[in-house]
Amino acid sequence: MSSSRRWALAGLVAGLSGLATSYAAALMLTIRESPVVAVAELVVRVTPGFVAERAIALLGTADKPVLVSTVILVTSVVFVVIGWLGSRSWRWSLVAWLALAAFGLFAVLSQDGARATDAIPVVIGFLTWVVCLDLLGRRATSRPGSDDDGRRRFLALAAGIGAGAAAVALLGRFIGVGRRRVEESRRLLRLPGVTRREPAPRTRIGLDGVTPWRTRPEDFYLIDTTIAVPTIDPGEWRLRIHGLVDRELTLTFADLLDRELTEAWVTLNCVSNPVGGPLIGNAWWSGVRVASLLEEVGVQDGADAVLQTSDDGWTCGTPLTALTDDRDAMLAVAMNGRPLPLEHGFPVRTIVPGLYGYVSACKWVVDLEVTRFSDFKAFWTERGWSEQGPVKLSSRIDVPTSGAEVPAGELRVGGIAWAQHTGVESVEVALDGGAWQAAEIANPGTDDTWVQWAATLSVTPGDRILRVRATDKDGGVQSGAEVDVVPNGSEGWHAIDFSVADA
Ligand SMILES: Nc1nc2c(c(=O)[nH]1)N[C@H]1C(S)=C(S)[C@@H](COP(=O)(O)O)O[C@H]1N2
Ligand SMILES: [Mo]
Repeated sequence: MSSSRRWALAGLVAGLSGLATSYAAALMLTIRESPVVAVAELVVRVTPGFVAERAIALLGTADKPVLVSTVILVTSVVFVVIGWLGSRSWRWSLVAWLALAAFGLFAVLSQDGARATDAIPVVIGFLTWVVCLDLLGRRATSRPGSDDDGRRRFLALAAGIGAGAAAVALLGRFIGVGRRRVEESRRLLRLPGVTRREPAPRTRIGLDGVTPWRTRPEDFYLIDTTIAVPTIDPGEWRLRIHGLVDRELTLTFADLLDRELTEAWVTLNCVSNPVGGPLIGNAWWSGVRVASLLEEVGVQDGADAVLQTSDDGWTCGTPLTALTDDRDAMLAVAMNGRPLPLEHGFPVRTIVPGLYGYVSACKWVVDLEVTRFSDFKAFWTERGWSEQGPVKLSSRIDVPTSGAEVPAGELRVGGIAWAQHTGVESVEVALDGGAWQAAEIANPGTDDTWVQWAATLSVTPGDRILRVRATDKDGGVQSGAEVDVVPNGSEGWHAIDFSVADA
């Protein structure tokens, strides 16, 4: 087998392996379609209408499978060519792989409603190409004398890589099918008593550019350690409550829904959010109070914590007091009046007003153990984060944006401030390190959410810095001393640089 033939085969094996891993990644990570399908759809989009109609008339409902197969066939030819190119110039072949990946990326990102994360499968596919080509390429160049042996080893490696890639694709398919099945149960799920609530007009400060008080579902931040989102059918979900309790309890999803429902607006935020950062969101949550469940099982003396465990093995430790006092700590089944999105913990996750997510907001929760902080270390505590994670008083400027250029004169500025479960009393802004001046704040009607604020300033031409600080209802004033997110949340004033143009 000649060296250039081996390179061509290496190109084909590497190329198809990349398609397989990107397909698996697409199925596992997102519900959007894989790069191959995205390319197929791009072809459809750029095909003139009459050609597409002809094709559909000719092929009927088989048009999509035929198109996808054609795309795979054509790319396979391209893989062979680029592989062969590798025997001449490794550098030019790399450029060709890059160009192909860029094309895939374009196809994926030009889809309607594409997200930045849709690029991940393409990147994984590209990395697979490079790694496989490197492995195969080393053995593709035949040395005189040892050719028979070399050929056997090359073919074995190519077959091994091909089989491995096929296995990855099958695994992705397996997980993807599970996901589709659970998405289906989610769509069909009815949650009696769960309501949808629109934000009251008083929650709005009325300044364009300020973060919407209710976070749009697609804008709600996502933080977790899972590779593939757990897919739990509500019919199979169980929650075990045990540990220092009088009567251990195991609940089914129906058992949970049989209990009294609580609903509340709660703002959730991440301890890793830097000053001015985006890892915060507000939603209308519906669920069952943890306090009532803990009362049912009877908490024993000496307990001070609940160790929560997710279906994916992630754990967090929540202070017992936050789960038993009068706040709306709940096992949530709905977000904004709909069953939880899979990524946000379907079918059940915990929400505790006033605590950072890493110590409270367990997604895909399946186990609550009443225990003592001295007896365990939760996932993030083991990695250097604090055992306790109460939310810190904080505020953010949304308007103007950093680097904005505004006209001189009256300027409306605004943003959000939060101190969940304590409440925000007031917000102040300061221009260029000058005196603090009071901002107006909207009225969310609860202390468990953020508040919108706005102020009117008079600005003169030049470069300006705007700072914000909040005061909570306990009289605590936000400190300007900068503190890193590790180990229990950032501190400091958010500042925005902007410039004022001559009138
Ligand atoms: N199972 C599980 N639950 C989890 C996490 C996780 O990694 N795994 N991360 C926590 C963290 S750090 C935060 S900030 C919130 C984020 O919730 P969201 O992704 O719904 O916004 O979930 C919490 N619950
Ligand atoms: Mo977090």
